[in-house]
Amino acid sequence: MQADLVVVANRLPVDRVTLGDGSRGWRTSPGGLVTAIEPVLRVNDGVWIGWTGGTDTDLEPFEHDGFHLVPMSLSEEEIEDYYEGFSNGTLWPLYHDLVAKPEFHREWWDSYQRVNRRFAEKAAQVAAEGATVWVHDYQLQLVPAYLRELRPDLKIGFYLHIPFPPGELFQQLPWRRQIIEGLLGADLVGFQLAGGAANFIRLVRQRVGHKTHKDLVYLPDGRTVRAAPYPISIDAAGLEQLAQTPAVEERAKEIRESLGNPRKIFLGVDRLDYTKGIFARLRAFSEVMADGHFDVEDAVFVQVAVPSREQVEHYRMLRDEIERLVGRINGDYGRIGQPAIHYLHSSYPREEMAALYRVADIMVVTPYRDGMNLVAKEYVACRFEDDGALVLSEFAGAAEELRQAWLVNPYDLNGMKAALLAAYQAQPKELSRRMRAMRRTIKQHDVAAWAASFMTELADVPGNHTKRLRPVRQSHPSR
Ligand code: GDG
Repeated sequence: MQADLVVVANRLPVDRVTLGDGSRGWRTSPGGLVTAIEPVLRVNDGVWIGWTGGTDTDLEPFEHDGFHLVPMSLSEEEIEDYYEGFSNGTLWPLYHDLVAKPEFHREWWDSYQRVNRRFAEKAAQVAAEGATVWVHDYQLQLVPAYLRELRPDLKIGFYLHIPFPPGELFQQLPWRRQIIEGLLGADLVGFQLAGGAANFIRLVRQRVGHKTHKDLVYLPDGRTVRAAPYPISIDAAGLEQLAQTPAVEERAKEIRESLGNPRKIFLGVDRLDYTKGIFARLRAFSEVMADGHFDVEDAVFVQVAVPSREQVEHYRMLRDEIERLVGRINGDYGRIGQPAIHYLHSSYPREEMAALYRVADIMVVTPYRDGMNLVAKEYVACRFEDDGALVLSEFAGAAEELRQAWLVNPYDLNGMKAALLAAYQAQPKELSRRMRAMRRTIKQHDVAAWAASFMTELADVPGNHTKRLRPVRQSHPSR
C-alpha cells in the first residue's frame, strides 16, 4: 500500500498487550501526538511507521483502531546502541543542557545511522508519488536526508519534540555536521521554541556554511529549508470534558480522602527522568515543612514517577536517589498512616491522571530543561473552576506561554521554596486571575491548531511539489 501521508516516529502509537484469552494484541497508547495527528491521518488514509517496542521480526503492516501501522523491529543490539545508547545516552543529555554527561561512542553512532537508514527505506517504500512525510524527534534526525536521497519527489517535514541546544553545547558532538545535514533533508524543520530554531539556523550558517536569511536556509542544490517554532499543545477540550465526568470527580474525592483530607495537595507527574527536577522539588517541599510553614495535616505531596528507560544507568541511579530522599522525608515528617510524600513509581490510565489533576491544589513542574512539558498544560486544562496553582520552571518550553504560573529557577532552592509557599498561601482571587489567563492560552493553542499550522506551512514551503493533502475540517474553529 502507498500513502499520501506518512508519519515516521521512533515508536508506533500502540503497545503490545496480552489479551483476556491469552492471545497477543495491541492497545493504542494514549498521548498528545496520536490525538494531534489522528484526524489528518484518517482523512488522508495515512500510515504510521514506528518501532513496536520489541524485537519480533515477523511483523507485517496491520490496522488498529482505524490506523494503518507499519511496524519496525530493533535487534537487542540496536536497542542498546541506537535507542538506549545514542538516542538516550548521547543526544538526550546533550540536548537538555548537559543535565547529565553525554557519552560519545562510535558504535552507538554506527547503529544510529543504520537504524535511521532502515526507517528512511521503509518510508521510501510506503510513500506515494509526491506524498508528505512527517518525521518525528531526536531518534530520527538522519531520516530526512536519507529519505530525500531515495525520494526527491517527497515533501518532508521534521519536528523536534525536545530542545535544540545552543551551538556551544551542540559542538561537542563528534557527528554534529552529519546531524545538521540530516535535518536539512527536510523542507520544514519544526522546533518547540523560537530559540531552538534560531540555534539551528546559526549552526547551519557557522558549521555548514549555507546561506541563511531569517528562518530560511538556501542550499547549493537550489532547495530552501525553513526552520520555525511550533509549540506543541494538548487536546484541551477533550481533557476538560474527561475531567468533568462524574466518575473522575468521584475518584478525585476518593483520592483526597485516602490522603487524609489535608488542606492542600501538591502534585508532581513526570517520567522518572533526570531532566525533570524531581529530587530538587521534593527537597524544597521538605524544607518548607522543616521551616514550620506546614505539617502533614496541612499539606502532602503526591509524586507520580512513571518508569522510564530503566536499562540506562543514569536512570537507575536517579531512581535510587529519589527513593532514598522520599524515605528520609517521610521518616522525618510523616506520622503513622500519614506520609508527607506519596510516591508512586507507576503509570496510570488517563482517567486517573485527570482525577489527580482535579485533586491537586498545587501542581509542581520543575524541569531543568524541557522541550515543552505537556503535564503543565494538562493541569491547566483540567482546572475548569479556575482554581489551583501551577509552579512552573522557567526552563520548560511551556513557561513561554503560561506566564501566569509561579515561575521558578529549579537550580535556586530558596526561590523554589518561596514559590511553593506563595502558591500554598495564595488567595482564591489571585488563583483564579492567574488560572483564567492560562486557560485562555491553552484553549486558543491546542494540539489540533499545532498540527494544522505545521502541516499548512509544510505544504507552503517553496518547492516543486504539487500534491496537496486534504485538510481536516475543523469542528471547533475557535479551539
Ligand atoms: C517529550 C518532551 C514535550 C505521564 N504519566 C502518565 C501519562 N503521562 C503523559 C502525560 C503527558 C505525557 O505523558 C508526558 O509529556 P511531557 O511533555 O510532560 O514530557 P516527555 O515525556 O518528556 O515528552 C516534552 C513532549 O515530548 C511533547 O512534544 O512536551 O518536553 O520531553 O501527556 O500526561 N499518561 C498516562 N498515564 C501516566 O501514568 N495515561
